[in-house]
Amino acid sequence: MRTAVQTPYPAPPPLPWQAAALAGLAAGAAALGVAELIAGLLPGAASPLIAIGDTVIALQPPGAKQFVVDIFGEADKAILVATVGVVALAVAAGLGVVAGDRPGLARIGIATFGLAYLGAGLRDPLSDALPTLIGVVVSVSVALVVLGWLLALARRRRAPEAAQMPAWGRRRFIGTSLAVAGVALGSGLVGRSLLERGREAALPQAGRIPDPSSTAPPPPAGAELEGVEGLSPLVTPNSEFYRIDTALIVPRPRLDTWRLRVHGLVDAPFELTYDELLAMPIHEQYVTIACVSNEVGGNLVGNARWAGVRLRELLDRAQVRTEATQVVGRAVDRFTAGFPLEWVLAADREALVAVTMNGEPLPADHGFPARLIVPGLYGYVSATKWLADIELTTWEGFDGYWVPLGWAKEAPILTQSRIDVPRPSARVAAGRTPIAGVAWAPDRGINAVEVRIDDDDWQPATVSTPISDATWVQWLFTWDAPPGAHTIRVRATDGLGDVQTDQRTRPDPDGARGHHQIEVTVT
Ligand SMILES: Nc1nc2c(c(=O)[nH]1)N[C@H]1C(S)=C(S)[C@@H](COP(=O)(O)O)O[C@H]1N2
Ligand SMILES: [Mo]
Repeated sequence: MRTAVQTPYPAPPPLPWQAAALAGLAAGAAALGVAELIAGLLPGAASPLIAIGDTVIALQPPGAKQFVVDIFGEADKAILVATVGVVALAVAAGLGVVAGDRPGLARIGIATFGLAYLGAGLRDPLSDALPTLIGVVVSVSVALVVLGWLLALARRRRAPEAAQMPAWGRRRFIGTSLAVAGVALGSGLVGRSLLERGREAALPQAGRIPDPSSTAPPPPAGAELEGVEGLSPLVTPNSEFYRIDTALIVPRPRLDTWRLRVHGLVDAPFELTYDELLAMPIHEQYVTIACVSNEVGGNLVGNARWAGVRLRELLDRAQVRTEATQVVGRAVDRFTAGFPLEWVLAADREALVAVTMNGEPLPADHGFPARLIVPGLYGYVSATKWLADIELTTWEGFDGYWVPLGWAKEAPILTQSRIDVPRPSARVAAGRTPIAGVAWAPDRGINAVEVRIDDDDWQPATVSTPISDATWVQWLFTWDAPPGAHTIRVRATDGLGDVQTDQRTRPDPDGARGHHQIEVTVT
């Protein structure tokens, strides 16, 4: 209601929307920056960007398979977090415009923001309520104060007494807003790096490596094909191992409070500290793990030497009841994966609660302090990282994280083979040329690999000596390459004698099928 002019001065003209939007943007940036800084400084305070990003992931509708595949990778996580930030700032700019003539509504908007941050922070299992509440209160206050202050500054330059120096007032307002946004960005970045480092510092004994009481024997002679440039190494270095998980920030459980709990349909539930876990007999073995979302020819697969406690031993100790048919691994970040109990009771299969990877303590990205490694099953139904809890239940009694989202409940790794050299679309010189790659069918093993050039017959490749049925093999075919454009295909036969199908399927719901095929030009 703007009625008559009661003051001796005319009412200040309404703020241009650009000025109000800039004020809103700067205030939003200040609030976000302060919140990220608090998240870095105050242990247990949730980061708004991470907490809201996690909530977005958690709110995926059932069947949102493709979105789910797409947010897996690390770059995609950064994009998700950045998108949350950009959307938040855009809304903040909008609230600035609203605040120009309806300050009450803008305040409600800011409070809603605060509540969303609080709600997201409270459902983050890695954050604590009180520090998160402090972060919310401080950042909402910062938003209100900075917005009010910048709007007042913008108005002052429009007031009649400032009319003589509009350029000065305008520059001062824009400069102040940009300075606020810049300081906010800086403190946000500081907060983020503190958050990452703070969580790292929470690992007091991160350097400990247990003595494997049964160390994996070295790979047999002939396990690694020598001298083929570009071929995947037999053992994937930790730094090159694929990483797939739903965590926007790597969970870094504190070892002094971390426990592994084994419970559910058991007669003797128990909990172990990290030291107690490491004091149990440690078994070491090579196992190839793979992601169900790996496309044909993709690299979401790797082979590592894992050491840890046999799952069988933990289950024996817990005295599993006969009704139990499913093992569920639950992570500190609430991720869950379930697999048939029967699968891990098989005598020739050793599932581990792994604590090392290639002789090093599990890297944070790969599940420190402990993770499950189950030969033969895709990671999403078995390989719980940052493991907190093993629950025995029935097959019908529980669905792991990805199952309601449309992925298969039972997911053995499909037989696959990949061409590493030559690279797709490569130009190669005519004459003897290596064609090489890897093939896997954990834990049925690989019997044979064959290569097909154009429409010729399938020809056998040389296959490396397998470390075990649970690991991949390398293969090599020496091709006398004639000039021209050629198609190269590969297929494997698993240990049961089943030939890898050429019928292509998408990764969802239970893994990609089909032959890897590349085109090359021989000159
Ligand atoms: N806690 C947790 N564990 C997890 C996941 C996850 O999102 N959270 N992803 C699983 C999936 S889908 C795969 S393929 C493997 C990947 O293990 P890596 O990142 O060590 O390669 O981890 C599994 N364990
Ligand atoms: Mo996966």
